[in-house]
Amino acid sequence: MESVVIYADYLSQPCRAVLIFCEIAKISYKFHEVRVIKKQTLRDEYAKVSPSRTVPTMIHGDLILYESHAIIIYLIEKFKLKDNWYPNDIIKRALVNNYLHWHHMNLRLGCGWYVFNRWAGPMFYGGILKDLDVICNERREDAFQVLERILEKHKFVGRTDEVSVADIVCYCEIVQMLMVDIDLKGYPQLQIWFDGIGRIPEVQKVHKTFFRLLPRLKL
Ligand SMILES: N[C@@H](CCC(=O)N[C@@H](CS)C(=O)NCC(=O)O)C(=O)O
Repeated sequence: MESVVIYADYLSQPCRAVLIFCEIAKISYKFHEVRVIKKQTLRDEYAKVSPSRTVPTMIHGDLILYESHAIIIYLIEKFKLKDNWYPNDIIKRALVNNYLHWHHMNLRLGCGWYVFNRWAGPMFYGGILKDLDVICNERREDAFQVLERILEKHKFVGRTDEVSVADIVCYCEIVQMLMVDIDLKGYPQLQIWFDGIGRIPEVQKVHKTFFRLLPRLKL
């Protein structure tokens, strides 16, 4: 069988989530680094690989996927990972899917877009977009409140009894707030959950580069 090929950047949240599942699946995969901050995603040659010109993008045989959640679910199903990651039970799966759809326009907008605007805004937009900054701040606070309410009743953000893909993608977004010194004060359950997910060995392995570079990434 062909190797899985991943185009990714260790400083990108959805990329780290995909790489964590490559580690959990224990597959040998080919890693191609594509640096967002160096505008390597915008290169014409990259458009031949990734229709959306974004990272992560995965190629496996003839299959090309350019959305992290789709890639992760493919890896879980293709390599038959343990049921907890993306449960077969229809209700549990619905709960995990609910989180995965919510994630993009809520937690990701509040964290990922906030950091991107501040970090790469000057280069990509000619400056930090003030309106976007305000929207992201509001969206992140709302998202943290949603997660806190969930975690007051459930152990995991997908409202499952066991850790799932929802926890991994959620962690990868929140961890980048360390770049802007926004902590989880006021969200005690979220803090406990965050520390627990951060102890998963595959999560630690994939975040090594991020934590090594963190002192230089502070905004
Ligand atoms: N919804 C996509 C988002 C992917 C995404 O936004 N990737 C960013 C890096 S974190 C990117 O490639 N940005 C480069 C660009 O838009 O030019 C996913 O979950 O995979």
